[in-house]
Amino acid sequence: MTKLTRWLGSLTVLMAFGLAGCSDSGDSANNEATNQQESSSSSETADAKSEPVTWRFALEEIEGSVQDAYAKEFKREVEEESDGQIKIEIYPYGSLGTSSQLTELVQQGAVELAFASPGHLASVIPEVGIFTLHFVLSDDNDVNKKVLSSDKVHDLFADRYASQGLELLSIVPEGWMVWTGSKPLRTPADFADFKMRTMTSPILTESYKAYGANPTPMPYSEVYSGLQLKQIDGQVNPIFAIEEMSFYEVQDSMTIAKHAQFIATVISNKKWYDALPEEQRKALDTARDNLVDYIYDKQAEFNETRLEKIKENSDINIIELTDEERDAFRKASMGVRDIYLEAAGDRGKEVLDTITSMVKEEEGKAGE
Ligand code: 6CS
Repeated sequence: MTKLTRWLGSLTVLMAFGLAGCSDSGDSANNEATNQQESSSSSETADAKSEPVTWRFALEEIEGSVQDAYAKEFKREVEEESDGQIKIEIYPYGSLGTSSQLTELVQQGAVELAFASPGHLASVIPEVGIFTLHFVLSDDNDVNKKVLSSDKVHDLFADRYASQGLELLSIVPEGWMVWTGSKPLRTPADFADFKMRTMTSPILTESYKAYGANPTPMPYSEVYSGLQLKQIDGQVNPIFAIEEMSFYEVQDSMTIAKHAQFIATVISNKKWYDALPEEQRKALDTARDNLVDYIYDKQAEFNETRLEKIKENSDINIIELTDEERDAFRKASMGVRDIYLEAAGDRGKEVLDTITSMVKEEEGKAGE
């Protein structure tokens, strides 16, 4: 509980960034973004040669998380590569706002860099809702890494992010999503009327409606108390998060169904990125490229070690679904793809077709 208390305590910084006026809807504020960004960040980049510039990097997760490990390594690389000309300040979750608010801060140019998970961001960019669909990615995470870090997949989304004033820098898998519940969840029937906390995108909630659940979107910061007070029956997150947010303390069972990876994206303000002096952009792009392998290994390590910690510290019932049990969920999830296509249109179809065929192709190569 100490980690929880720490990040709840740091909410005061939020006011310093004028978040009081931000909604949690994720609506864009592009015009305002452009104006503010031009008056703050661009003026900093203009002085790049004489004075170090500061880039603020906002996280959707607390210290010790996968996003925190990413940001720390990014900071190390960029500061080194730029020879001290760029300083990175990291703002862990709790210091600035909810995930949707962090995206708004980037749009406004109040912070330069942030994580934006599709589970929230698909409310604004429906195409990224693909990463909240179940059984789209491979069971083989090496395949997922290749597909998600490819230029082809980046290019599928880049202009959608740009239309919101955002530069898509990277797509980062953080591990398998795992269901926790007040009771064992083995079959779609176990989800009947089950109050499942989800992230806030409507496409994501459909995935749980398909199992008969009663999805309950809420910000990350409210999940622990929601479970404790029994406002929700369960939630879904990767193992490292279930451990560091202490969700396992207030749940009876954990189900590993390997139905989806938790995917995050790293974003920056687009105008800011486009206006970066060449050297600075190179430092950013190089660190971003180097981090693909780093974070892939780190998330695997975090998820493994935190599972051991959960086992040591609790007697939570851990269920690993068989292939047959997974198939029941796979079948129940297929109709949600039509809902995704309705929301994301022709581009959504292109995204779904491209990613599913790339996954197949890479799986074929891996099996050779
Ligand atoms: O469940 C959520 O809302 C959050 N989960 C993780 C692991 N990262 C950020 C996200 O907002």
